[in-house]
Amino acid sequence: METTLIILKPDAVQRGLCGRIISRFEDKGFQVVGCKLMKISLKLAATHYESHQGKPFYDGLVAFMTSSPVVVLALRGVGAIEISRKMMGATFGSKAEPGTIRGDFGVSNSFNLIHGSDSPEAAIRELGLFFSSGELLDWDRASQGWIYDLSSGTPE
Ligand code: IDP
Ligand code: MG
Repeated sequence: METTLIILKPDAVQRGLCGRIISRFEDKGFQVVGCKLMKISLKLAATHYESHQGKPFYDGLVAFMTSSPVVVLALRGVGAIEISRKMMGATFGSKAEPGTIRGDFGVSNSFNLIHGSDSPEAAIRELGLFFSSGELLDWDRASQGWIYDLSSGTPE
């Protein structure tokens, strides 16, 4: 099982798209193990996006991410990182394929609705930045045995 960090960016919250985006992940079979509405501080945005420091879009990105509340989610599932990135679609709304979140809900190249961790290392780092350990809940999901085949002992 992997857990990944998803951020529903300020445009998703302001446009009232959070429910529909979260529904896609629930429909797919991911388990929500963390969820909160928060305002990202300048310091947290800078740490989160430190690999983009110096790029032409960096200042605008930090201003955007700190401009209005976001919803942060911790999603759990087998292959959650790669599958959720596929569901998000390409970075630019103008390029993202129909059927993806960015492809279906937006057209902008900077207001692109959603962030998702892109590797297991990034997921661990980003979950640690946005959630304290007490905010992530290990809970038993009644539907688990119908979302995965658990007969071998590992979820298939
Ligand atoms: P990702 O979010 O698909 O992983 P990254 O390349 O890691 O894309 O970029 C992080 C974020 O920076 C993007 O989601 C987007 O909000 C913003 N961004 C990236 N490239 C550009 C750009 O060329 N113009 C404006 N914003 C950009
Ligand atoms: Mg990225």
